[in-house]
Amino acid sequence: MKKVLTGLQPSGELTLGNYIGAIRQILKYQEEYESFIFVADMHAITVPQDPIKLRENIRSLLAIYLACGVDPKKNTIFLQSENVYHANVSWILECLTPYGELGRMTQFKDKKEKNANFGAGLLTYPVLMASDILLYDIDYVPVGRDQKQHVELARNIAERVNKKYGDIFKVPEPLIPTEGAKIADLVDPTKKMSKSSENPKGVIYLLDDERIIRKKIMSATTDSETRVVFDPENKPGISNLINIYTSLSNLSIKDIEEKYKDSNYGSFKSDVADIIINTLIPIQERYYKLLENNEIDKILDEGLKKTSTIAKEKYESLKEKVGLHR
Ligand code: ATP
Ligand code: LTN
Repeated sequence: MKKVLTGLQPSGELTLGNYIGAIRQILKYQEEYESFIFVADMHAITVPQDPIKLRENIRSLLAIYLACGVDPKKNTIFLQSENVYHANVSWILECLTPYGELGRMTQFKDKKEKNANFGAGLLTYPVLMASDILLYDIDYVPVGRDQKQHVELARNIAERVNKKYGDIFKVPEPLIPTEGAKIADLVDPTKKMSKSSENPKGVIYLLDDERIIRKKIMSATTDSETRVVFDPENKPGISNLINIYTSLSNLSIKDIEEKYKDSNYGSFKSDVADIIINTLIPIQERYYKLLENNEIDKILDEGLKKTSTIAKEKYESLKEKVGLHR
């Protein structure tokens, strides 16, 4: 079975956009591939973090993914910082990666502008990401467009090391999801719904309560017409709500247009709110339960046991080839 690996950054509250665009993809992968999912907590500290908040974010992220349907029986789930081989391998790979190659990474160039006095980890972070992937002989790495360059780097590193020291690493491929609508901001539907958005009114967070969800949807920006018609260019607000509706139901865009052809925006919006609420409330119930019991710890313990065995073997063979032994 082909292997897939997903790294999740524990940064902030997830949105309906993340659920529709990313989490649901993972739910598909768990049916098709041997799947590894880990929290990239060591990546998170490349920018300043409050330790208490970081710890909370790690738990919360795991609880959300599990609550959304990530099945611990079908996925190997672990915490990056607990598996020491990621950093060990990363060090060796850093020494084999040209400095200039890292300086050219688009995300590094962006982030260094935003973080005065940034640490060296911000530059070397893609090598740690390469280690995350190469340790497990991964076939596919599902990533958004912003991370594609980092997967290409992991490929380059793997090819270079294989050429120099013999076949050690599998060369991974990025898996860019083709389908899946981009969900837009509710206040400014020409923008993407984003967890770092400045205006929370435009964003449905997965942990928003029923009243807030309804309020945000009922006041979502639309247009001066009354027709529920999918036309992203001229009617971005209504088209976005149709996109959310079709993503969370089994109705197609055509079905939705037909269903609401005689309705006004108010009743359409109210149904969109219902659908979101019916999707998110059961997720929230599972989420709060997971935070209360020790299931997450058991899952992480098991994930650590499995991944450290695999990773140790890869690390030992790399070390040996490089000459790091007695
Ligand atoms: P940030 O505000 O920190 O950039 P974000 O909420 O925009 O975060 P990302 O971390 O960039 O989200 O993306 C995480 C995953 O969620 C990616 O796979 C991305 O494609 C998906 N995603 C994010 N926002 C949306 C959205 N509005 N619609 C569909 N998919 C989305
Ligand atoms: N850099 C990624 C998170 C990440 C990752 C990985 C993703 C770290 N290691 C390995 C895939 C494979 C991000 O910021 N989303």
